Amino acid sequence: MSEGIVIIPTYNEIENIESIIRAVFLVDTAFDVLIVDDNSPDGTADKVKELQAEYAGRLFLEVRAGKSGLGTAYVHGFKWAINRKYEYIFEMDADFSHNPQDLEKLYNACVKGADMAIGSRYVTGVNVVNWPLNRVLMSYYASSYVRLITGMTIRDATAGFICYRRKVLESINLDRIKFVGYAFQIEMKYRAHANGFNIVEVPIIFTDRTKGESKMSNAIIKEAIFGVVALRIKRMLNRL
Ligand SMILES: Nc1nc2c(ncn2[C@@H]2O[C@H](COP(=O)(O)OP(=O)(O)OP(=O)(O)O)[C@@H](O)[C@H]2O)c(=O)[nH]1
Ligand SMILES: [Mg+2]
Repeated sequence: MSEGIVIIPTYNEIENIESIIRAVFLVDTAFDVLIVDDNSPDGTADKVKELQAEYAGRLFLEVRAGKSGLGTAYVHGFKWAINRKYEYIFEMDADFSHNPQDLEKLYNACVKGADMAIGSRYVTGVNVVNWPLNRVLMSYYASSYVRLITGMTIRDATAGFICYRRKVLESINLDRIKFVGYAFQIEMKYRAHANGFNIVEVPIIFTDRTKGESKMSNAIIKEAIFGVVALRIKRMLNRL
């Protein structure tokens, strides 16, 4: 068993799943992989099962009954990884927006003392490739909005490329996490910050997906806008 596990939530990622799994196993540091699939109609989980023969003991699969959002998929994966005592627990997308080779940068930041390392698009300017300008602006200003409301200084508040030390996830009551989209990413950072952990941002280049479909929606944006305010109020009332 490796010390680190990369959790990848998937919904209809048949075009990316094999290559993303192989890419993680090509990284010099050996990390295990857990796919949390929401019973994708395109057969993503079947492809994972096929690859499990090749990567026995290193590639794991959890299949949930139906599409229930990225946030609870990660919560499912976090609990799974905590139970198995992984020390370094990663969040990564299946669509190659996050370069698997950067996993080591996040890992090294944690080995050097960070409790949570965030692959960040906005520490050195704006490191985003191929995203339409409106999405870049939205994401960039979303982070400013989160800083304003929460008082956190994190530059990339909606980032979803992360390495956590296990103790950070153990300190959070995961059953209370209900957000499904970007709000989930914000909430995890806010809770880690509120619990006093050392959060470090590591510059990465984020590339828009070239294969498969985005699951981004207006509901996810709304959830984030109102969710941040709800988190701030909970914190003020000491109910976070
Ligand atoms: N298990 C599970 N995975 C999901 C769900 N929604 C999205 N995902 C996965 O979460 C990751 C991020 O989703 P994306 O659709 O790429 O969302 P995004 O990165 O915000 O949007 P784009 O930049 O447009 O791709 C991908 O690996 C998706 O397959 C879900 O409801 N359940
Ligand atoms: Mg994506």
